[in-house]
Amino acid sequence: MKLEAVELHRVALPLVAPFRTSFGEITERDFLLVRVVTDAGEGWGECVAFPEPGYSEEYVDGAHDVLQRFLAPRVLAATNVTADGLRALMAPVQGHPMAKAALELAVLDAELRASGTPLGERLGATRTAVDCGVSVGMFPLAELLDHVDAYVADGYRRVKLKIQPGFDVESVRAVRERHPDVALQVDANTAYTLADGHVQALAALDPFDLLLIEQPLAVDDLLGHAELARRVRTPICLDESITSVAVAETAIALGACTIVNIKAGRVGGYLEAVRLHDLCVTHGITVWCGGMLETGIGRAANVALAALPGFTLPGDTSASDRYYARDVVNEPFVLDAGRLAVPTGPGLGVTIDQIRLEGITTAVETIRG
Ligand code: OSB
Ligand code: MG
Repeated sequence: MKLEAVELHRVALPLVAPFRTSFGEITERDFLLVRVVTDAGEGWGECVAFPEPGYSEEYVDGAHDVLQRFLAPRVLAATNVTADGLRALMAPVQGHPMAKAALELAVLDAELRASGTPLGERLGATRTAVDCGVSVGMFPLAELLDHVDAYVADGYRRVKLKIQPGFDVESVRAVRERHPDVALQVDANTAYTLADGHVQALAALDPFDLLLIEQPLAVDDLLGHAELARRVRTPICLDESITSVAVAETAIALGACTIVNIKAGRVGGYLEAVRLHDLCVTHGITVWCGGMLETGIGRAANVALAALPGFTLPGDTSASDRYYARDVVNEPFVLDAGRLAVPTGPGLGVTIDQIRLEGITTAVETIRG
């Protein structure tokens, strides 16, 4: 395939409710969508970076800049581009996994649309629908309980609560008392340390029968997570720390986690995400599919990924209406008995709602070879 142009679409989409985590509050998604124009047709990808470098060091203006100045020119200069060859082509640019993942997804989509192959099939999906959980941001307790009640009533198969020091045991206890049987887990987004009060707060979650504690400690603290795993009963799951297959091998060898949240954006693409899945399956590590408040574009890809056999826990792959009043695709994801159907059309299997996209686009930049 020869790339003729890479378009960077900047889009602003308000969330139906603010999403508060230990690293900040998000009320509107400032997205970067990537469209590639090739001699075999077009393809779309979504960059999951946020406006601020709070979840990881990437941020949307930085992703835009590295795509425009370094990644797109490299890929546009290549005589033959394949999704399989893209990682090597982009490797001279260090870091920026979310920017790379967005371009990879656009190339994959173009390639698969041209060959009539669904992304799920390309990645190795073995299911036609995936079990869905929901990640609930931090709210004052009464409001939090109302949100959880509504999500449980919607049929979500697992609830994830965001926690931070001072907002942990009480909220988990309250949700657990109200929903004794719901599958429940927590995500700290690196907010804890191995300091005394912190370890005690995390150990105090033990009685609530949580599936996992996600990323309690700092990104680079693999030994700390291994230590914490010996001091609490709840299984440790890593998100931010797992930036590649190689890091995952180290984390597993150290006993830093028994569960991994897989996000393609964090590891530089869906093909690396599949390799991460394979590594975890080989080592008996449970995996589930994370989310970054994606639009229908990234969501389509996440749902395809989550249909691989190793994804045995419900993902943060919630329905479109949990995030946005109106998505950018013509086929919003709708929950059916706690599950989302894996798209079956070629490529991502969703189509862009052009009118909606135009209404929320703030800027478009085109880079040509
Ligand atoms: O840590 O998993 C996370 C959202 C934004 C950034 C990081 C995280 C999250 C979520 C929500 O927990 C996932 C989703 O529903 O898309
Ligand atoms: Mg997380």
